[in-house]
Amino acid sequence: MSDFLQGLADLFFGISLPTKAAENAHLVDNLFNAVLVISIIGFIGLMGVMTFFIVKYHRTQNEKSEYIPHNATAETIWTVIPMIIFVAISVFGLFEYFKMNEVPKNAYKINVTGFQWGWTFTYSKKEDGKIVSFDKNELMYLPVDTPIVLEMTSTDVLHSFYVPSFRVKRDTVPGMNSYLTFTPTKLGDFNIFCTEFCGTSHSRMRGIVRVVSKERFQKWADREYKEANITDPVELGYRLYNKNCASCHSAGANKIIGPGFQGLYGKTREFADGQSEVANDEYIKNSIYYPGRQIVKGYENKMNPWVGQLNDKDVEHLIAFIKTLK
Ligand code: HEC
Ligand SMILES: [Cu+2]
Repeated sequence: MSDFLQGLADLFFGISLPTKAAENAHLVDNLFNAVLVISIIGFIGLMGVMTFFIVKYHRTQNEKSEYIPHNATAETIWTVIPMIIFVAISVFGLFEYFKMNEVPKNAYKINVTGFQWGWTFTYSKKEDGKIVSFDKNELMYLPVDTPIVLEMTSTDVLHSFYVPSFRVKRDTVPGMNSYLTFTPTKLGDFNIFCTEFCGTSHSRMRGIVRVVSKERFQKWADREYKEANITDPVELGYRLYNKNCASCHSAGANKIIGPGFQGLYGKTREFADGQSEVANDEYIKNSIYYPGRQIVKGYENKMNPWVGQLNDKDVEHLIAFIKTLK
């Protein structure tokens, strides 16, 4: 029925609601369509009666109108009927509202944080009594056919989390948690909008909900948890190296712009000024923080100081990685 009405609405008014992709989305559409149909009937009825009166009581046919101070029957009818309609709409709406806000017991929880201007989604779980988590910006993965509850807040001003295809929308408020629940039923990407004017880049505060199969979601989440919670210093060092240093330092012995790292640890280094030093933790740390102080013989002073950009933990990880390059 509602699809039929939707079809009619599309046909006559070009009103196209976005794809429905959540369990309770039809409740909102039903209400929307009911209000639309009532409005159309009301509009046609009103205009019809008006046109009829214009013709029937035209001045040419009846110069002087009858004096009617009021008509209790007509007034009662036009008060009671609209009242019943409006109360019915609000009661209908209220029950749907309650229904859409029931959070299922087994709902999968994700924390949402709105900020100027974007969204952060935090996934967390308990593992060996500890809470492990990871953050994602803009892209929210969800398992299909699984009840979801979002625990939402904001770091700065009011925002409003809105997924048109799920027919859900709720404000995110600084210093307070608000909740939103739904069950995605369709695979695919759906838009997230902020619907609270929140500053100059409000219109660009968007995101994507990506609904995937339960298996794919599990794989994705496992990988993200692992990725975000690596504790092995060598692995962390390797990542830092790959990101920041590999363009100038090879992991082998060959020269790129800087010397290769292979065999560096424990070797005696000779500098352009004729001095020398054994490459221990302290030396490597200083080479990273203040590369200009000692220039390795045969090289130019081309490395930028990393002091302030990498911290002592990062440097420890880098050293742990360099030590493995024997
Ligand atoms: C723009 C290229 C460049 C980048 C990027 C760079 N370096 Fe260097 N690095 C050099 C050059 C050139 C030297 C040799 C001159 C000197 O000692 O300053 C050097 C020297 C070093 C030395 C001393 C090496 C030796 O053989 O005694 C260490 C240790 C080092 N870099 C670590 C790092 C680390 C760790 C990173 C990444 C966080 C990094 N570098 C990023 C160019 C680079
Ligand atoms: Cu916003």
